Amino acid sequence: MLERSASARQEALDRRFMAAAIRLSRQHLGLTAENPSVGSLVVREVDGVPTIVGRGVTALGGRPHAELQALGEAGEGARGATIYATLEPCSHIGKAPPCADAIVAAGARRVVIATLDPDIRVAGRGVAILKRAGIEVDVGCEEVAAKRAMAGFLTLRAKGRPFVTLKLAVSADGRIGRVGAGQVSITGPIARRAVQIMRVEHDAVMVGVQTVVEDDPLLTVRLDGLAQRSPLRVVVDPLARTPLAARMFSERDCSRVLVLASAKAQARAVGRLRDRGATVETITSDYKGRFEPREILRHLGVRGVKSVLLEGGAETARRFLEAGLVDRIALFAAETVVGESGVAAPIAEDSVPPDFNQVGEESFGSDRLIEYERPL
Ligand code: AOF
Ligand code: ZN
Repeated sequence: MLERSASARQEALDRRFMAAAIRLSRQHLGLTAENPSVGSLVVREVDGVPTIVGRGVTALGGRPHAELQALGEAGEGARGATIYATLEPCSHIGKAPPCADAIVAAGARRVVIATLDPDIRVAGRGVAILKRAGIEVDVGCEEVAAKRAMAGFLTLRAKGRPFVTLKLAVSADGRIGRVGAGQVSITGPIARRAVQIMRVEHDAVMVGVQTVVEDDPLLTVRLDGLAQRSPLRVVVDPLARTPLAARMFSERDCSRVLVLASAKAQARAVGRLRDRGATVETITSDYKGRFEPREILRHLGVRGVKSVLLEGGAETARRFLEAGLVDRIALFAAETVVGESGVAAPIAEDSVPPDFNQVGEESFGSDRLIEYERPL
């Protein structure tokens, strides 16, 4: 009985530290290229109290890995300690020696892992190295939460395409805007700031060219201290119609703009967009110059984009939904009423496809954010 309560206490402690490691891992979402943003902690007893003596998150650009940094901070403190890692420590020789070997060399006693690494160079070999060295290994602690935080990496590995979040702001009468009216404020300022935080955590934001023509959005992050965290801005634009006067090009911090055009686009139009500072890439389209959503995502995946925030418009959203290529829906439900002239939302609270589960609900001022996800 006594023993069981000790192990229950240890499990609760593990969950708490792993939750902290997951929070740490979120700090570098959107900044680790094709690598996952992993969080790692080194924990040891100091005066009888489990204490964090080292922490690490995958560095900008993807390296060094989280565990190496956590071990570096802990130094000798890692001897006999417990290592928490949101992903299985790697076993392959990349730009640095494997994290699993570094953990063995540091003399850790126990390693707690949230989820195994699907990378074929690792896939269980990290655990095997640790166990062979006599280290106690526990896998599966807070696995669901860790997988959600790493959904981009896991989706790219498993499906060869980025994880897609569809963001929608829907008025009380089921509209997302008004034709020919430019940007219409559906949600309030607090919700709009929340959207910018979502941008920070994604590798790319994406819109159809019609949204650029009608709304002329910036799609950047303008929160104090986070202006450098604007993700890659992708415009789906088969005929290279993106206006050269779009605000996207005049932004001071001018994060990168990637225009995806088809072979139907005129070379002159493409050339002008390039002169304006955009990267223009050509992807396969049908005979009318239309793209398959799957082809767009495949192309972005090859570029190492692991997560995409799809921000509009209605037609683009509908096409991704129909193709079954939306993994998560972030639906802001506002109290605003747009009226008859509004553009109908592709989905609303009462028409979310049945394979999505509601995973959260939060309030931002008078707006509500309801989040839905399909099982990974
Ligand atoms: C870890 N800790 O923090 C991360 C890991 O190209 P490399 O050598 O950097 O290896 C990339 C792979 O390493 C990546 O596909 C994933 O399997 C793993 N990422 N592993 O031990 C980390 N970011
Ligand atoms: Zn590693």
